[in-house]
Amino acid sequence: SECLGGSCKKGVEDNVIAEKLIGEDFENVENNAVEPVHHRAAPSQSRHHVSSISRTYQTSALRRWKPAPTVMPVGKRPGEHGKPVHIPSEKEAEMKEKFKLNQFNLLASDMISLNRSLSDVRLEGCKYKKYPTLLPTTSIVIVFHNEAWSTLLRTVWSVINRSPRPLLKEIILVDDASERDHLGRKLEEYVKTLPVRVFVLRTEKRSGLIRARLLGAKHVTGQVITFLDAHCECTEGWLEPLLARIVQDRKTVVCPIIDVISDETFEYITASDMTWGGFNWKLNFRWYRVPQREMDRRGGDRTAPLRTPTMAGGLFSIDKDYFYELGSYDEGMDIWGGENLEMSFRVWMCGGQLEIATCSHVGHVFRKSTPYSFPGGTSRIVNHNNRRLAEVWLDQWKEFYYNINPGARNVEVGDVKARRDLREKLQCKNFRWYLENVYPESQMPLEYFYLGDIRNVASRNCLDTMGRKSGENLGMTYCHNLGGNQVFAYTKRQQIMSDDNCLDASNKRGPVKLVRCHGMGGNQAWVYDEQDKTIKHVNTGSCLQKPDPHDVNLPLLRPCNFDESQQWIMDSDFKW
Ligand code: LR7
Ligand code: MN
Repeated sequence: SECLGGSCKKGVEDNVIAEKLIGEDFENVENNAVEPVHHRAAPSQSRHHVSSISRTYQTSALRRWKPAPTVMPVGKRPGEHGKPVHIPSEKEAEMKEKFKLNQFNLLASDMISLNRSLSDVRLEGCKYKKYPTLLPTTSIVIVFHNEAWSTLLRTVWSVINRSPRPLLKEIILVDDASERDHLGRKLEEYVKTLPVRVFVLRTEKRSGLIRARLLGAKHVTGQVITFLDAHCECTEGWLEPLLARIVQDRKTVVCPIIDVISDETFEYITASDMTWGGFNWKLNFRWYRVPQREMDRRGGDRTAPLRTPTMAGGLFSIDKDYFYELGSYDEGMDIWGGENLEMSFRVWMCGGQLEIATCSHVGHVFRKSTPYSFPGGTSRIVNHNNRRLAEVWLDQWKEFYYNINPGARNVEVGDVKARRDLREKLQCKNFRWYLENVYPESQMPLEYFYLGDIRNVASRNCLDTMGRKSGENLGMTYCHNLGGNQVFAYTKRQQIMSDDNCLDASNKRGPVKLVRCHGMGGNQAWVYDEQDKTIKHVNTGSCLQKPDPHDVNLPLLRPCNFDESQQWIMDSDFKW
């Protein structure tokens, strides 16, 4: 299936930033090209890279830590410094064949060193930051199903190479019933040779990433659990900012900035620090632009930790005891999906906080589709997981999810009593509190008058998005009473919205378009008059009107005439 959950970085448009931050440090790295990436190995080489934390290690019991020079000399191997790998044309067939195995360019990945160098992508201000002298230890938990050798081991090596050794308790690999030979004995033998304690656990049968992570977490001996996907690369200084936040407040769950490793070239592309996590009515995780309000709270300091409404889910650190206090994960969730929003809501609503440490960068291979099977069907599983989170955490706002995704109502949800009891036991705040205090910019509106279809009195047809995207025209067709593309919310902020799009008109004679909601009124402000049954566009004073016969799917914007063609019914109990 395509870009599951809409989480793919590339699948995001508009208010999501594609800007790249590589630059400042690039020259510097080129000059030092033959040096290991480990500036800490030789703190004297450049004042630039001597952080207070590395000095702390020199003066404490941690001084025995001496990172090995693990980075291959540059110039010999492809992909060094995170550069893209180009496949010669004679190997294109092989490349295409191998792509299918993991839905990324495996041939390219296999050409790159497991220790490849990356440039230091951090904001300049991050490099001089002082972190607490004593940081907790962490265990890294990496779950995988049929992961490729080179991506898995490059993840492991990047952790080993770029984590201060005294902070790294162990790396726990959880094999979720993979069917690839290289993940059997060969993996077990290989990890024994590594300079850090690394061990492999195996689920008895395919469990899905949620239960696989729970298995891994059980074996953690460090104070902090750090989860990573199996196709990541950690960059210089990635770990300290995560652990430092947990020292300051153990109820903080911290994510790095998730950079993009290209699925086609394995180029390392720095992501924006101006992006945070949100979600849409379908309960897909989405990236959105950080609002000014959060920039102001941080005093405009882009290196300060960013409070985020939700997290992508794969890469984060959490205090181990807090992980369990907070109810770890919902064991009723299968394979993939939902657990990231579930944990995000739970953290915020139950007294914790969720942050992105903008000084911590970890790359992740974003794929356009999933390479592995979803036993029982992708949508059945994702809807099952999403229902579980909606039923426990969303209160009345779960109706947005069910209305836009009516099929979900028929998917089995299982028993959620234990999770509801958890919410009770932890005395968590409600979803209204979350929307008011954590995520006022949410696509699920805090205050709304109406949620349902919008019917024209004259034609008896309904407004319909026709599944169109932002920037395209609003449509109209016969009312099917099923929700989906015919569900709209009329909000207190005078928006008429469908998922994260709003009805928008910039001309007094239309057309009426679907445009990403901006929450600022303007072209997106409409007033429904319950008496006249008109939907009036505030800026132009025009009224929404049923389509002309020659173009039956295109609703119009015309001078108000109080005719039936301009009368609309917003009443979810109403049926013709
Ligand atoms: O049955 C499975 N068993 C597994 O062990 C299915 C998957 N897995 C493993 C898999 O091998 C991988 O290591 O679980 C990990 C995540 O699966 P991916 O990489 O196929 O999924 P993804 O990167 O699209 O997943 C994102 O959303 C998931 C929702 O359940 C998880 O939270 C992932 O951890 C999450 N990944 C990230 O947050 C990285 C950034 C992506 C974004 C946005
Ligand atoms: Mn992933």
